[in-house]
Amino acid sequence: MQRTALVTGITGQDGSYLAEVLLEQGYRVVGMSRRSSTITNERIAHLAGKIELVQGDLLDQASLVEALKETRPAEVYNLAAQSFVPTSWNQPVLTGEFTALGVTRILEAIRQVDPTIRFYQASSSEMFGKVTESPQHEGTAFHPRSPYGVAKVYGHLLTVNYRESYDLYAASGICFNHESPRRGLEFVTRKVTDGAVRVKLGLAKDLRLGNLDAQRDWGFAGDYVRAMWLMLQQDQPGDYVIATGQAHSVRELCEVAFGRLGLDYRDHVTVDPALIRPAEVDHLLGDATRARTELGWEPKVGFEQLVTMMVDADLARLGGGRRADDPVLASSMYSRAP
Ligand code: NDP
Ligand code: GDR
Repeated sequence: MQRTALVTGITGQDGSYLAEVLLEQGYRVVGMSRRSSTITNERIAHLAGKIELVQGDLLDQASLVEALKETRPAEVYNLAAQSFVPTSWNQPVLTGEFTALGVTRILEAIRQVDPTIRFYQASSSEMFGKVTESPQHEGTAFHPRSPYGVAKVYGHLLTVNYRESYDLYAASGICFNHESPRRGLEFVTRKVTDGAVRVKLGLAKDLRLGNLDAQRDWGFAGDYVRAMWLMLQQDQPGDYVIATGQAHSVRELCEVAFGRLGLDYRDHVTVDPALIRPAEVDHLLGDATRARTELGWEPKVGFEQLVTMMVDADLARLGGGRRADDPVLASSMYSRAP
């Protein structure tokens, strides 16, 4: 019988890639999205007719119960969250409601409707925050540095608790940063690839960033959603770090992105003190040994390939389908390089 998967946060970056993997695996895919006055389905437009949508909001318990009753999933992937770290300082209570208590609401809905549902929680490397060891693994202590990180620790520990209290199949992926051409424009990778292309095309003069020395273990979202699916196919539920094991700085990210376009980032990037965070996570590096050995998971896309893919996609979007190696781009009409 065809299995049904319900994905919260289907309109987000990961939701769109996960839906593709689940369709490949033969699932009936139902995405949960919240009502909005504008359509936010851009990332799943190409899946129209292949997936179903159900309305629901992590703030509204009844809507979650209804979504489960209506769709009867075998697996639930909880990807919905307020996921932008800086917003969590401006809207700490709302972040807690979505990102922390939202997990309680959905786990309670599962308990009420069908406790045999397998549950995936999108946990985060931001839980490690001010790291106590490097690289970070499943047993590394948490020291979150933002209301977002704190909310994710709550969601993570609640998932563990419901597994232990009620014997639910509840698994958690402690995912390090993962990016793609579908990444939101406010996150640093996409801000840099989009910004570099805008400078190249003469659409912007410069790019303002915050801390250029922050380091992250950046992977490709398309690789990470495969790990999410694998986590729900095991005999026993568990928690898994998903990471590439390579860290790079925001500065290196700029070097590769601007370099792809024949530009020197130092000519175009300025540091804006307003973008420095109240408390920073300086360096994250993941050890995904457990995922490798137990799930057989490996990332396929490396850092340079990822950044190049994102620059090329932004160039195609903003530059009328041009590629970075297009000779027209090297002409003075497009190039702002000296
Ligand atoms: P996005 O910000 O791209 O997507 C978030 C999704 O959550 C959107 O679909 C959004 O819907 C939805 N959402 C937000 N609030 C609610 C709500 N109250 N009710 C229902 N849906 C809601 O995030 P990503 O795809 O990048 O990340 C997916 C998950 O993984 C998130 O939980 C994130 O915190 C976590 N994570 C992400 C990592 C990354 O590097 N990408 C790393 C580690 C964890 P709408 O379109 O309506 O805004
Ligand atoms: P992060 O991602 O906070 O790690 O959370 P983000 O891309 O926002 O920042 C990464 C690092 O880059 C530095 N930085 C900037 N960041 C942004 N957004 N904009 C800037 O201009 C800028 N300049 C420097 C930041 O200070 C930071 O150190 C992401 C989200 O997807 C979370 O939901 C997820 O849980 C974690 O990754 C793992």
